[in-house]
Amino acid sequence: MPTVDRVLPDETEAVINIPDLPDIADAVDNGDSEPEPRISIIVPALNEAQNLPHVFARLPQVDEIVLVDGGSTDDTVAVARRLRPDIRVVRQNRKGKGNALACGFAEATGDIIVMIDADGSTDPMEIPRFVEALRAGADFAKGSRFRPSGGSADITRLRRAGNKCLSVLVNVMFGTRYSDLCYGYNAFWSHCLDVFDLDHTSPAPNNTDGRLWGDGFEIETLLNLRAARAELKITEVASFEHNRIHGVSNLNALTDGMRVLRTIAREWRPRRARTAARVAERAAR
Ligand SMILES: Nc1nc2c(ncn2[C@@H]2O[C@H](COP(=O)(O)OP(=O)(O)OP(=O)(O)O)[C@@H](O)[C@H]2O)c(=O)[nH]1
Ligand SMILES: [Mg+2]
Repeated sequence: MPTVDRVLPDETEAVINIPDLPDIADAVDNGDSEPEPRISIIVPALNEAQNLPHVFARLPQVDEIVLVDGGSTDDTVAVARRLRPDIRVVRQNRKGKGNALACGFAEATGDIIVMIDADGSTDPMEIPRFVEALRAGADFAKGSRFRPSGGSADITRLRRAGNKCLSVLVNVMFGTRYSDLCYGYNAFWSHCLDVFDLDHTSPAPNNTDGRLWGDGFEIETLLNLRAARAELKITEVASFEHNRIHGVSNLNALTDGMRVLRTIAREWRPRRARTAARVAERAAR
């Protein structure tokens, strides 16, 4: 097992001192009168010790960082604590990125919650854009690689095609105008947690892969669909996705794509039931 010192690159000290990182309050122009919202960053991480120094070096000043560890076998937690002594480390109770986010959201104390990846794909320097969208009136600021000035160095042709098809499907079924359904960079006001209604307490089922529904990479779709169903004000924010810096992806385009598809089907049912109830109510009048 490598020690913390060995896995940290040379820029570590600069990261710990954080001398001149942009302050979100400076980066976001919102007038003088509004109180500053407290910002929590949620970082799901599974064996990302080598990537965390790069990610944290680009974090603007925020009020709280919550790292959700998925049982990493490298020095992820030690590196995170070394880089940011103020970090809150949470251990997820089941498996999967979705469960990690649910556990992190439950611990967050900020008014605004931002979810970023720990592998260097999502650039923390973009956080002020998301905060700006929220402070301009959105409930949910949804990252998109396919808005003008967005992009990706990471997405494969298969994933791009799958994401496109799934986005079109959702737009037709849910009346949304999403340009990027399956992207993990989003931010929202904490009141949205009621709408998302994620389960962060149930124990892991022992007859499957240890995941409940929503615990995997389908989490982003789930959030997008529940936000749409609740008619939250949603703004897409252009974002550039970088290559993972070190390590390998945990995502499987086919099996995780199927989970996304099943998520769409499952989330469609309550919508149908609600519409039917409304029709019945009208008929009874
Ligand atoms: N805590 C926790 N974090 C996870 C888990 N699975 C993935 N993550 C983290 O979630 C983020 C995104 O996971 P990735 O494996 O990079 O998936 P991806 O970004 O869709 O795939 P690539 O684009 O190929 O990197 C990373 O920060 C991972 O460390 C998990 O089961 N638990
Ligand atoms: Mg990634």
